[in-house]
Amino acid sequence: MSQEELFQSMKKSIVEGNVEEAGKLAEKSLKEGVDARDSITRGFTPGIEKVGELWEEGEYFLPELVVASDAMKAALSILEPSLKSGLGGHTRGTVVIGTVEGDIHDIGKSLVGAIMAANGFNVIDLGVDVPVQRFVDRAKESGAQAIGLSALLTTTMMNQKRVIEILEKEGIRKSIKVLVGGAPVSKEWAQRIGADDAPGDAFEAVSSLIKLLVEGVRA
Ligand code: B1M
Repeated sequence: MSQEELFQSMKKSIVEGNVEEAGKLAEKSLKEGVDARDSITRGFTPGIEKVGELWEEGEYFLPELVVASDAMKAALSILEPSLKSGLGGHTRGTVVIGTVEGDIHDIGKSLVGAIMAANGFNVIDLGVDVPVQRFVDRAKESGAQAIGLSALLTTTMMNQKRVIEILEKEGIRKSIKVLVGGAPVSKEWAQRIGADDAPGDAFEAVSSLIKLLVEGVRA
């Protein structure tokens, strides 16, 4: 099987919600030395994107979305350990991450958290449907330098703004960088609500954090 065929099979396994096949393909890719990033970005992610399209077209319903998510998670859990950058325990900073209140989508957020951790950041993952105040409280308690807010619904994006408002109200906005992300989130939205950046994917989120925290440059 060529690499392109492997990526196509990965996509198919997600579209079909085939948990076992997705896991097997993830393992196969590692055995064959395929870069885990490529498997994620060129194989599995196009699969879940296709699922989103089929849902929009009314071809898929919630059960299909759920099994596709399970297949995606199965593949990611196998690939994540091999994304490690090997910084030998050195930490580049602490980031509190989560999906905002009202929103239970966790695949993108977990991927972002895993890739940040793999790149040397200490990641505190608060999970999904996280109350806005909780982000701020955890960041203060842990001395985090950044907060990462994921939102997949247009209705929950507003909660990204609310977290920033609390940081401002508590007078700590300048000392904590804020990244916002999720399918409906754009750079324009980030600018409008005063976030530091809106990286398009998990890998861009890492380069953005490095710029903001390690190099001290506003993205
Ligand atoms: Co829902 N859902 N969903 N869903 N779901 C979307 C988001 C939707 C776009 C589908 C559609 O209509 N095409 C739509 C939102 C429409 C809108 O608001 N405009 C939608 C809807 C409507 C809903 C429900 C309301 C459906 C219902 O119940 N009627 C409901 C809401 C529940 C809730 O949250 N309160 C719902 C439920 C679900 C499931 C539970 C079934 C399931 C989630 C399972 C889970 O996460 N455990 C689900 C799924 C799977 C999707 C789609 C198909 C896929 C989302 C996903 O995992 N993508 C999605 C369609 C789509 O997005 N095209 C859809 C893969 C993931 C890797 O991408 O999360 O975008 P993503 O993350 C990317 C980037 O965005 C970025 O990096 C990642 C890539 O590396 N990123 C960040 C994400 N967070 C970041 C944070 C950062 C930086 C980058 O810094 C902090």
